[in-house]
Amino acid sequence: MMAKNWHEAGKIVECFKDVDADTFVNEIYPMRIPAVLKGVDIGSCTQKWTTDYLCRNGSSQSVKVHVSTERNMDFVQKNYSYRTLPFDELIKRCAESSHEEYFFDENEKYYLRALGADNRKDVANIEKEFPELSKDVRIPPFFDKDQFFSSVLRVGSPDLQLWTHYDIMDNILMQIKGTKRVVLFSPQDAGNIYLKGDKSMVLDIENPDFNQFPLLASACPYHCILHPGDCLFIPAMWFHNVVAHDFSISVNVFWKHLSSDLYDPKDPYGNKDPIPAGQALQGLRRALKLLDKLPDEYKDFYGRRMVLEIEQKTYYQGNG
Ligand SMILES: O=C(O)CCC(=O)C(=O)O
Repeated sequence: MMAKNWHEAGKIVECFKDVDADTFVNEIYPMRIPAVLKGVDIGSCTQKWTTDYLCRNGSSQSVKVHVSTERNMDFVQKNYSYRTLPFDELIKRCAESSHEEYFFDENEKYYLRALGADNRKDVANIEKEFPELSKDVRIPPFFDKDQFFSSVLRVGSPDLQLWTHYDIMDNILMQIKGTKRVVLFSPQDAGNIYLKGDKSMVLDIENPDFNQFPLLASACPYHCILHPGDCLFIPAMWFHNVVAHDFSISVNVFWKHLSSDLYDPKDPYGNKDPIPAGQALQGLRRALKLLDKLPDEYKDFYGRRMVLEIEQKTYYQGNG
């Protein structure tokens, strides 16, 4: 049978039940592929976080949210705006189907990706920004404390889709309220998903335009549906696209897979390239500028030689 949506023709993310720390660290983590973990204790949040409870126990401070009148948020064309809302007002608006009070229209959608106190410097930490709510969340003990990077509260309206992007930290996405569909691509599909920086320009993952994005047909989407209580392990560099089916709340925790000195210390989001990779990319841009001194015919030839050398020296023959 033909899949209704294109991504469903790919692979289903493997699911593991009642995973303890030993099994995660020794069996699942080393595979470096996404995994859905069911039955992990993530705290009382899955029971307690009703709309009323969240309004009473959330932050008294206002939060900066993305507001979008379209279901596919587009990071490249910026089809959304940032606005500030009291946390309880955000919760109410995400829980209602149309709004009496709104910024643009009564069907607009909201997305909170919690930030640190100073979003240019501080990483998000749910214990600091949402101290009451954080008591209800248990972060699975799947990494050492000194590897911890950030814990991010995410709140979103039904049907809102977050663009495909990668992060450079390992990540457990804990689904607390509502269901979410996640589509992932291996880092080895980087050449097939039309990247601009760390984000893909393909917005409609269900029905992509293959005339505009022909290489996408060679990519292998991995997909899963997360229900409350489920955790999704997203290894560093795996691209992910997320759509909330309902009013959705998640917390995700990022941690360091590499040694600390390889990460950019000025990276509050966990998406700046590791220092050697960033330097290598800068070197490549300098190298390409040098080729600009040559006529097109030579530039083309040396460009191809450079690609061959890169492939021979860097391509990894592992999971594909
Ligand atoms: O679940 C979401 O809303 C986005 C998740 C995400 O981008 C992440 O965990 O890095």
